[in-house]
Amino acid sequence: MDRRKFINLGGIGITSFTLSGFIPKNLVKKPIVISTWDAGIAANVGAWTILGAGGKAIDAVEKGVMVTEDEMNCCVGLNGNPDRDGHVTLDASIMDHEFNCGSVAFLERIKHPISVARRVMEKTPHVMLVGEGAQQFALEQGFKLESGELSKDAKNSYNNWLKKSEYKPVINIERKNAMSQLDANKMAPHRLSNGEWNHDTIGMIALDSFGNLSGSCTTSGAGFKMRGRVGDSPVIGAGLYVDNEVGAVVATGQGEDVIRVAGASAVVEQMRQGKTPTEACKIIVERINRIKKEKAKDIQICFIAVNKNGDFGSYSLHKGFNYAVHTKEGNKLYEAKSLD
Ligand code: SD4
Repeated sequence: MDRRKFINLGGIGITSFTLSGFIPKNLVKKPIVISTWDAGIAANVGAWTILGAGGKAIDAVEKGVMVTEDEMNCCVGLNGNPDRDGHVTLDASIMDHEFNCGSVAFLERIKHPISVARRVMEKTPHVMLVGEGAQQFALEQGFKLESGELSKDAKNSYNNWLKKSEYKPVINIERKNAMSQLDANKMAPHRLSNGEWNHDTIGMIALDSFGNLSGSCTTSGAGFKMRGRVGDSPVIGAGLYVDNEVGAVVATGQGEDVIRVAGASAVVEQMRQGKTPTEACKIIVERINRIKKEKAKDIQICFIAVNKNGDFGSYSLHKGFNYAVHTKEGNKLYEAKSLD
């Protein structure tokens, strides 16, 4: 911004500037919430009940993904695909604008892992609780122990999977089907016609009207994973990262490869160096592509990012990743740019 423009803006009462990009605070595009996949449309509506009323990003990102965890027809929470032993195990994380964060992993029979993650953040001196300990903590906090029965659809998928019991976990198959299913089902395409899940994770990042960022991520993880497997979603810095001076990032896709590069944190660092959200996501997707070499064709990696100014962007390894953005102008689905 040149000096004359600065003075003009000063003349109309704009005096405070953010550190990154020198955007006048009242020109920052906020509030805004962004979430992964088409399921993000409904989740954003949940988040917007808080953001649109001037509420906090941390409350919005919890409430938003709870919508998806609740959905019978979705794969993120207890209705998701089980591990190889037939148990649904859940991972979730949440982070606010002051580096407070909490996560749970390998959590069973609790409906809202995102809320347990938030309790870990707020009620314990720790960042992460796993397995039995996480479940015990949830029960102490008043969460209800659910039955542990697989949903009818998940049982069918599991029985199909058992026929071959292939070692390779199914991360997601949105590359082939997401958009056609989306068109066909008008926004509720979580389970594909062959009975498989379309995807199993929702990540959400938000900037509230106070100018504060937060993020959340919740998942049933890779379908038919080894028992005890934990992905990137509950790993702060990998699946989710928020630095209130810079931006917020969440990942979806092959968790192991997101962890390898500390994905979300790496994207935030690129934004800190001045990259736009899309450029920053692209650089880390390219890094993973280089690391994986020819194996990159077998996995999907996707990042969404928002910076302090409310600019957002995304990038994925392969085509087919979409994400939902809710601003004052409405709630829209975008196709991410990709390497292919
Ligand atoms: C995981 N990142 O557990 C998750 C899976 C995912 O869409 O995002 N699927 O590795």
